[in-house]
Amino acid sequence: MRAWGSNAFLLLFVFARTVYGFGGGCECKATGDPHYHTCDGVTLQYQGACAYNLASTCSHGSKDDRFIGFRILIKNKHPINQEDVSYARAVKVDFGKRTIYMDTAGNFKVDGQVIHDGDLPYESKRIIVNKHSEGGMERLVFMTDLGFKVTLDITRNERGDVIADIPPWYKNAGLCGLCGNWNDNPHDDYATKDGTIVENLSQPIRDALIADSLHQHDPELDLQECEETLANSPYTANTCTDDQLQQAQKMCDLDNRKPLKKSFKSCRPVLEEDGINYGGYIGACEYAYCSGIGHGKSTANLGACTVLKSLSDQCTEHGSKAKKKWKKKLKCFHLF
Ligand SMILES: [Ca+2]
Repeated sequence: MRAWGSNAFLLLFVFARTVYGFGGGCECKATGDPHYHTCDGVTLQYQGACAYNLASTCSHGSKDDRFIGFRILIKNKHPINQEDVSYARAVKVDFGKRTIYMDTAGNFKVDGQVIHDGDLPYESKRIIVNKHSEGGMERLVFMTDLGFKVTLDITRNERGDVIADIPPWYKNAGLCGLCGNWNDNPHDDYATKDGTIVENLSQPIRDALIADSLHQHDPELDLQECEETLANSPYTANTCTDDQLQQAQKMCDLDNRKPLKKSFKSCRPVLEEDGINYGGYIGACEYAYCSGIGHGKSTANLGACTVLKSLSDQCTEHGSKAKKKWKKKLKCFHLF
């Protein structure tokens, strides 16, 4: 359906830009392999190959019709034989009641309906999708008349770059996702989904914990394999002394420490059957502990606890429930 002609849309776009002023918006990016650039200027690096919440309103609904609830999901995949990197392959945007899907093969869907190249630019009820090819660049673009825009750059074939332009009135309005909360404070962008600040952990485990918590199962994007890296990365840097390493090993001993062994007893076989590297969480937990120890024992504990919380979330996602006893026994108080 074409509700408007292109010119009418562009005129409205220019009108809205004039009235509301789109200056001061956020340009959030997922580029490269991938690096995430938040609205408050933080860069996160994570190579998981699942669907993630790039940016969304934390809650939906508002009396202000400019403040439309949205969610941008990004689907990453590893290139063939390159498990250590991943690239954006598809983007799905829920904007109000509309759903827009685009991928690096150049496909568009709006509200589930395939949009053929011959129908571009496609305009309908205040949204437009289009392809732009110029100067050797090829981009798929979704935009609304109020300045919200999501671009998937497919110039490098299966190595997509995503840019989300978010209008200024979403600032301080409660944003969630890898783009951060956009409140001019870069420090709280280093937060997991439940709000745990992991800024003081070292980069690989810090960014893995943040992104891992923002994994978003989506039937359209996650149909194929979903490969997490939190439990699969080779965490080699070790900032623990021998004594501290012993503390880390005790804290993270999923195989033998009673509160852990008991709490995850029923979940473990479920995860292993689903191909999750359960044992990998031990290494990730020890690494997280050691990467925080330079800031004191409470930061070290926070790192280990957050990895175990991620494991517990995996249990829930795979249809099993870990018992909660371990949180109290291991003094993971920040998780309550
Ligand atoms: Ca922030």
